[in-house]
Amino acid sequence: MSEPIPLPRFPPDFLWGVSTSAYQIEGALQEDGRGRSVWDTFCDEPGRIAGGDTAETACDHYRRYPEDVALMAGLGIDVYRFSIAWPRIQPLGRGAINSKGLDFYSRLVDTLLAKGISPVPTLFHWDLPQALQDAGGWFKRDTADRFAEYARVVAEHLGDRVPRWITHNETFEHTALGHALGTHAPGLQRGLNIFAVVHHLLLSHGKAVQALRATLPASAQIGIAQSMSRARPASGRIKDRLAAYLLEILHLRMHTDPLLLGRYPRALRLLGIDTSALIAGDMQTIAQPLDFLGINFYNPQYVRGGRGELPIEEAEPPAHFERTAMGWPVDASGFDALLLHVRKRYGSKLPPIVITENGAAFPDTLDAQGRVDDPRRIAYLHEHLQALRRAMDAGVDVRGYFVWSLLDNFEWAEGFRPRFGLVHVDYATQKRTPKASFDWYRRLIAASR
Ligand code: IFM
Repeated sequence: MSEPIPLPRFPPDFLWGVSTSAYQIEGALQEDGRGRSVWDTFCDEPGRIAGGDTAETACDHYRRYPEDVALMAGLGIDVYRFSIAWPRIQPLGRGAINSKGLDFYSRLVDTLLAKGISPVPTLFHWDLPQALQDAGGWFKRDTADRFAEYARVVAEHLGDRVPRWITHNETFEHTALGHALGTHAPGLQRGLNIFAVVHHLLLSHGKAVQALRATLPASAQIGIAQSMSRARPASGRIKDRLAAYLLEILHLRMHTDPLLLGRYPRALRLLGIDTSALIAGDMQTIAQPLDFLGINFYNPQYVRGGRGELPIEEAEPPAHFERTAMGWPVDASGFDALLLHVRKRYGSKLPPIVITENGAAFPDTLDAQGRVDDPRRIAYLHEHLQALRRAMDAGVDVRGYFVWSLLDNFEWAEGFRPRFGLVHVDYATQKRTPKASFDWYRRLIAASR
């Protein structure tokens, strides 16, 4: 038998964690005064979610969080990234505060701290209060002010115990899937007419950073989690290369240049995008100094030239790549390439990086002994950590890594079919079974100390 490839080694102060989000695991949608979110509305619409699944119960984490925190403690993680459901805190997205919602997150934070795990809340992971959507949602500038108000409320209640904060999760996916293509809530299909959404999300980030800094102790670390991936053209043909370039503009540059460089890419104008939502002073608000940049990475994206308003189409990855249950190619070379690209593009403006999501879905099942052997996930994580190590050896400053995800969970429009967890969840019984990858990650963390 050949020797297993050694696990990559990381600095002793490197932060190890797992990520989740509220809507994907909590359930208890009607509990303790929670208001409705755009995802509740979306899930109610027939045909939106594969298999007609809903997140009504999901992983029942709202009730079972002590068990889930105990699992995290067994894993030996330093940090836990979760999201706070805005509709639990302000059921209508403005004004009245629901103390029972705050109490839940306060209990969660205390339970984590008691186990030596540092909480890293994300303030927005796509579950906008429906009342704000009814008032225009992220198309409206007012939503950015409402977000800053909500950030302040949460900081006032948890700020004494929470050292690291994340404003948004993946402004690109929320815009592209939720507002341009309509495959996620709120289900809008506005094509390229989404500048106002991007701009108000980024503006709300800047305003929330200001509100957090005004409320939290000076030691608080604040960042944002952006999805990133370099687009690869399906072929060397000009139209495919143009598609890859356009995606780079509309994804990485449009969503991260404003944060770090204080400007939108000039190419937006060439694409005829209406940027009139941008008013004087906004870029300064958006480009607040950050303590870290969160990067969510899964796979390189393959694109080819297309027809229509935006000549970009998703292309099949080369056949030799293994695919995950999401159909995504497994190709870790895209990870270090991305990190090197980000460092080159943002140079001295780049704060330390934290990998806020990385992981893979596979069709995991329990065997006759009740175990879940998931060698493909282990191989995926192993290869990506090796790529991360290569990038760090080349000088990219990365301070931590979170696996997506702790638990199998509600994968948005895909429902419960894709299983991303280190822990298998039987949705009928809510039984948690740590997979082989859980033990692999536990050993990796222990060996890094
Ligand atoms: O499940 C999602 C998460 O909500 C955001 N980032 C990507 C994950 C996998 O698709």
